[in-house]
Amino acid sequence: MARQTGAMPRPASIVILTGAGISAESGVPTFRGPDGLWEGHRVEDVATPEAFARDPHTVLRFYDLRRAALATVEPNAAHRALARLDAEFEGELLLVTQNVDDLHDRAGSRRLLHMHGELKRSLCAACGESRPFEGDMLTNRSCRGCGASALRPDIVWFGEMPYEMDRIERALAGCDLFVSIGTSGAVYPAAGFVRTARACGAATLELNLEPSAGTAWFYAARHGPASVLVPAWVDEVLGG
Ligand code: BV8
Repeated sequence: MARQTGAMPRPASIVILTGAGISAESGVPTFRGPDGLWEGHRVEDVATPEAFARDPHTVLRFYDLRRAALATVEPNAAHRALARLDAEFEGELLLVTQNVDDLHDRAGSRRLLHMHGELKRSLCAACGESRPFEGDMLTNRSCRGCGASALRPDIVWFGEMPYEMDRIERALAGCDLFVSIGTSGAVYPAAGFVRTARACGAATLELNLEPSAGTAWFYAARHGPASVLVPAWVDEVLGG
């Protein structure tokens, strides 16, 4: 497949998908590091409903530590560039993030959707309510809505349905540009979004440190750090 190399035509409707790679330069560990472990854990030991049922203490502590670590990191130039795009791009825009950190929110992105949930929200297994959450869930699992001691992290684990899939599918069907930033293309359904967009006639661009598992599905790909590639791409789109 011939790769597009030059600047792309000015889009009218953009869907952006981000993954852990966009937060890497802020100091947030990615999922698939060289040792394949994720902060010392196997993913299936901390990011599945079965793991939570089997060992809630380990899972709650894993998320408590990641939630606490948010206070030590800041949005980087890539998050800030996407927030500028959100503020200045007059077409349709949806930023779908797989990340559960709050760096896109803190950078100022508004047209934003956390498809895998958020570290700073809790979900009550009793009443089903999702609420903002701060602090440690290990020592505070009481739901402020129904009072039951039944809180879990509001995180989409493996085997659970990602949030707002209908809204995402509609946006993919209607966009003329799909951009994937900082994701390995290892997890579905997010990894399949490029194919959906492409089948609907959108141009597709990958901005990643290295070719992802799905790189062959992209018309264009630029490889390097997000803090360099994303501001340059946003300048292109806004500068026309
Ligand atoms: C579902 C929350 C059913 C947890 C996460 C076989 C085939 C297809 C699918 C499946 C299958 N077997 C099982 C499945 C389903 C499964 C899946 O895909 N498994 C994989 C492992 C095969 N998926 C699910 O279970 C999903 N749910 O399928 O439900 C369903 C679905 C639809 C309709 C009905 C029913 C739920 C998946 C969500 C799981 N939760 N996160 C938490 O965060 O604690 S997934 C987690 O990993 C992340 O959220 C993210 O989504 C995912 C992938 O991680 P990445 O973000 O890509 O990070 P990674 O480290 O992998 O890569 C980082 C990239 O950045 C690298 O490419 C690197 O080069 C690059 N990078 C690094 N530094 C930089 C950089 N790029 C730029 N600049 C840098 N500086």
